[in-house]
Amino acid sequence: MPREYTPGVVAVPTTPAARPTGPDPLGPAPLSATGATAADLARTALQQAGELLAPPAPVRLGDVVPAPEHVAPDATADFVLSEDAAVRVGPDPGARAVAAQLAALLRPATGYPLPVAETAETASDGPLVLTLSGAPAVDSPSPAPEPTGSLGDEGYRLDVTRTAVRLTAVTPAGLLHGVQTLRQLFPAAVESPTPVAERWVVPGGTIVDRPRYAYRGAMLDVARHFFGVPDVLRVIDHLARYKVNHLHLHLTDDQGWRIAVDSWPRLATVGGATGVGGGPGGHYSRDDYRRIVAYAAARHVTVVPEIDLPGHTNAALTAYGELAPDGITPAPYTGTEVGFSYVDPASERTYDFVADVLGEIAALTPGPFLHIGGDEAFKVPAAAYAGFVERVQRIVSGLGKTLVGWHQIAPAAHAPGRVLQWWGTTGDDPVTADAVRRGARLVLSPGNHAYLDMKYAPDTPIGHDWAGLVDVHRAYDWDPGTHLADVPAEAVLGVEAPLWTESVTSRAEIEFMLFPRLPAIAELGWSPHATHDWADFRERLAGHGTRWDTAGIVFHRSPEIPWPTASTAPTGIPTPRLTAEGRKEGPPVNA
Ligand code: TNX
Repeated sequence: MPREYTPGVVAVPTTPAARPTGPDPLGPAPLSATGATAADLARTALQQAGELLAPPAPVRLGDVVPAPEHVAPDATADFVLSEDAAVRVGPDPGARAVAAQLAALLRPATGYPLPVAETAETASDGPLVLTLSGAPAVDSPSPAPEPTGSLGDEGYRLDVTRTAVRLTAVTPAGLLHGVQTLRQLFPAAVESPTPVAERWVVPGGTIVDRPRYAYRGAMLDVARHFFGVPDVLRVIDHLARYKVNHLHLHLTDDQGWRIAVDSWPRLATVGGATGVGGGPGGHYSRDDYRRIVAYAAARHVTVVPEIDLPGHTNAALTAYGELAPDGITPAPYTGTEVGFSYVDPASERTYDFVADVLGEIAALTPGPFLHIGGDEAFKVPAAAYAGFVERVQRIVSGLGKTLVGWHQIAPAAHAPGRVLQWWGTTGDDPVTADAVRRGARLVLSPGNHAYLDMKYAPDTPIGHDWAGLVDVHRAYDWDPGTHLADVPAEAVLGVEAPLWTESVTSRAEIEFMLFPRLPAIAELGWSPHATHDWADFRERLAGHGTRWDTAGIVFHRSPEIPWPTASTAPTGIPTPRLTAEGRKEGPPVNA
């Protein structure tokens, strides 16, 4: 049962069973026989009465998205944050950064100072303690079920008692995932940007958690419509909230080239000058891109840059017509068709261009992946296409990066480590299965489940429907481990939710398409399959509506989700209609 909850209002238990079982204040007072004073007795009685009367936490320990691996609630161990609390952390700079992030998350709504204090000991008294440890959780005494292995690179352990909240992980990334869990365990008012009078209670017990897949991603298409750095940073915050650890940026397409390349400067200045519908476009300077990458890294999110090749290159050709197969510079393209453009796979100049561009992007990108697109090059004959992909694969491995490509690159020869991103809508593709047999790994983005640009319902005002309608149930209702026939579970590196932006023009529209489906894909990527349960997921997700309202995040109020009735948010979001060319009619979303 979800609890109804309004920011700033503490939920009152409705059943006796919901109350914590504290000590019995009517029982014999143990201190009386030891010579305690009347004041001592009064203090004890007051404390015991307070514990009995205190309402339970409005959030249950298991009310977390993505669902944690192990949850062991202890109704007698709720923790209440007090104004004088400090966050304690060891000397590791990465851990200190996470401690600062925790304090920064809690300060606006609580109004508490929450200083971050360095502690030499690995175990400290609290009240909020972050510990990096080589081998935590496995042998520590606790009522929680023990994990079957170590916490690994991204796992964490959270222990909540009456006196302390302790987070332990092997890495700062694990600590940050633990912080995101802890954030969800505070009352929803914790999302308020301004102080709220609230009892900042966290439900007692232990969570031991780690991801199912190493790769959990979302893609933002900044080529069809350009989104500035602040919008991208906000998306990174959304990903971190749900433990999504890769941001794939679709940086180039027919309608726009969005990243400055010093060796080919007109790509950005000419190729980036417009977008779908004919707007002014835009591009990231190298410093903009560095800022995005650094902001993501601080949230343990890896940026995966995509330069889409050999097709989807009309914008590049408007800047450098010499790369076109006929050598003719095309006009800028502001429509939404696909598959008509390509760089000439038979020209050496094309490979100079590819090597220069990928070399610069690789040098700016600390993460291991370079995405080379490869989709919908309909006009390139199969043999020329495979030859092109194989050459680009060699360029990417020469740069020391791991190549990712849309699954159309499957027929090309294998290159060590290469990753295919599946975006088909069937559960069966022999060509992709064959590439996996030859060594490829897969990121799964099935269009009919994971595409965030699909409409939720026939009346969704923006989005596509070529892969069908993707409501929250459809986004959630698949298993990455068994999704593609003849592909072993071990070949699956993870999942990704792409947002194409032919019809998405603003931050509000991005959020409207992301929420509430991004958390569904995030749960498929993070949570063990044993926790997969739609009925349970929709109940857990429902409480997040209040959080998003409080944080000012736009979301689609999907009728499938039992959103709290106490919410005061409007039930519909005014959104514009699209014309055939992808232009907007009417006011912008959330105007
Ligand atoms: C197909 S999915 C594309 C994109 C479009 C998208 C719209 C893929 C690799 N290519 O060019 O934006 O459909 O849903």
